[in-house]
Amino acid sequence: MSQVISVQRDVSADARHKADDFRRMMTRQGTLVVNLMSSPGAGKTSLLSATARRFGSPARIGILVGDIATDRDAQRLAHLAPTVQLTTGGACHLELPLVQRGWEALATHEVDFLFIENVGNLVCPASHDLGEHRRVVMLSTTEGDDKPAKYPKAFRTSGALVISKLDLLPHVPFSVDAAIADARATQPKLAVFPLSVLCGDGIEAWCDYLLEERRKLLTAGVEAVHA
Ligand SMILES: Nc1nc2c(ncn2[C@@H]2O[C@H](COP(=O)(O)OP(=O)(O)OP(=O)(O)O)[C@@H](O)[C@H]2O)c(=O)[nH]1
Ligand SMILES: [Mg+2]
Repeated sequence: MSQVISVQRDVSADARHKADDFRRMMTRQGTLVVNLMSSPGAGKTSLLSATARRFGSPARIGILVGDIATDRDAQRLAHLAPTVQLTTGGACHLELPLVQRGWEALATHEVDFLFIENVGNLVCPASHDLGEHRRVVMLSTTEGDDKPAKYPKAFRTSGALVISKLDLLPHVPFSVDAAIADARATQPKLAVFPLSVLCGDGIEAWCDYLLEERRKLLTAGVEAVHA
């Protein structure tokens, strides 16, 4: 015989409140928090390298980089900006407590941008609020333009879509227009940034977007939350 016990409360409410608290704290200190999600190898670390280089030195950015194993991504980024590797030891996504520990471990808290590179995975990360202001989903041209329709939550909950590895378009069957159309069918407000880290195309527009989002955070006087 089975029995149903009703706990009469939203068990995810605690996690939501904690994420809101973290977001509010970062808003108060003027740090825009960006949660970058994609499949493995779409180019997240490469984009963060290009972003840090574009913003110049000393870049007012901090980076938390999530992986299941190794600190290789942190090694790639550490010479460009204060970086902490978050190693999940098996979990396929980041959660707020690990992000908070990473934030405490960063060499500085005086940053304009905190980038969180999520574990490479287009599914689980979409279900976890890390206290970010902006969620950005990245799709590379080698993955196929059908992914926005097949993995809708990552696109529906994001404010921006980066389409990466544009330089490979002559070699792969990928329609930028079809990918954007499917993504916008899921989330009409998506800002879209097609770019190539290899060639540098589109990096300026991406960085301008980040600066504008931070300006909004500083001037709006209200909580900015991800879409
Ligand atoms: N052709 C091309 N290759 C790129 C571009 N950006 C990244 N890559 C390559 O794609 C591979 C994966 O890039 P990463 O930046 O490590 O990707 P990632 O999303 O951080 O990977 P994980 O952290 O493992 O999920 C590397 O070999 C990069 O050199 C690009 O714009 N064009
Ligand atoms: Mg990476």
